[in-house]
Amino acid sequence: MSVTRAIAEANTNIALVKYWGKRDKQLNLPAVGSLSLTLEGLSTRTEVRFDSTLAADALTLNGDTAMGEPLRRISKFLDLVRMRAALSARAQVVSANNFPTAAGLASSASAFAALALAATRAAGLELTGAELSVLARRGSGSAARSIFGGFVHLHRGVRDDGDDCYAEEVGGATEWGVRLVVGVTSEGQKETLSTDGMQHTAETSPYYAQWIATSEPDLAAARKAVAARDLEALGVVTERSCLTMHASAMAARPAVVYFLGATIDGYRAVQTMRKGGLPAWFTCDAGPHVKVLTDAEHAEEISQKLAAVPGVLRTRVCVPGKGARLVEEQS
Ligand code: 2P0
Repeated sequence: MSVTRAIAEANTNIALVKYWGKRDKQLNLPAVGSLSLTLEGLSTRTEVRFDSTLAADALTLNGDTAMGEPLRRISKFLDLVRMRAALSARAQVVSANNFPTAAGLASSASAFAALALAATRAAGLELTGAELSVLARRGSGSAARSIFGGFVHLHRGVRDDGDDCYAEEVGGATEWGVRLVVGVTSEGQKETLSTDGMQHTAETSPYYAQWIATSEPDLAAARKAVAARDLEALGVVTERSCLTMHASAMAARPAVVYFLGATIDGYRAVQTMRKGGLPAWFTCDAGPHVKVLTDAEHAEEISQKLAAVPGVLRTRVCVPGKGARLVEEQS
């Protein structure tokens, strides 16, 4: 009998320049590059234990045994690791988020980043950051970004095999003191999963081609803003990338609409804050929650103002976070 195990942790991230649409479904290659901010303290901790006596992979998710689609997705991901390590043992995976799923932040990003690191180490592999990012991307596009901390650029890449589609840290988030304020607007699960929403947009939206066309120039503008530590320039591109992505989804047939009334009210509140001189820029993902890019100095004030918007249930100020890290390993 042989058992090897490892525990890893990864933070979630929020895209400032969004990823929406795939150029290859099989390899999970994004149609566009993206730029994100990794958030501290919103993390997934995952233990992977390869055990040659197990008959099948098993998954415990937030304390409960998981079957069906979540287990199938994890198992498929573990197959990639097994193939790479020439390993046949099945695995016990125990994974938990330290934030509630209803916190308004994605968990697949931190989940697959933590799984990529824990599973490869438990399998005896030592991958570089870029290699881990390529692997994590197979689980979830946004997970490729959570391998790294601070501002992260996930390159679209051009190769058919996807080996040039990895993320890299572009730096400066901590020194600069950017913040992200999250306003939760709903306790429920989102209606359309990102994977389905982006595929439907790609297949049916007459605005999808325009979304693709605007994305690389937006990325270049965001990279320039990050390098110059120009929050206003980054805020402007953050807001327009989000709204262009949602416009393409709303034009899908039938429409994919993630906004609630409170999302729009939050957007209006951000506009009003800006008119009042506050550095605040709106973004929103495949769900109804309002997210506001700002700086350390103004985050609390913005959080209070956002919390006062009808329909915003609670707010949280997030600081830039570190990349995925190994917590423990044993062979
Ligand atoms: C993003 N989102 O860039 C965009 C903006 C949601 C809206 O990445 O299909 O869950 O697993 O690769 O990573 C959500 O996409 O999608 C996402 P898959 P994923 O953050």
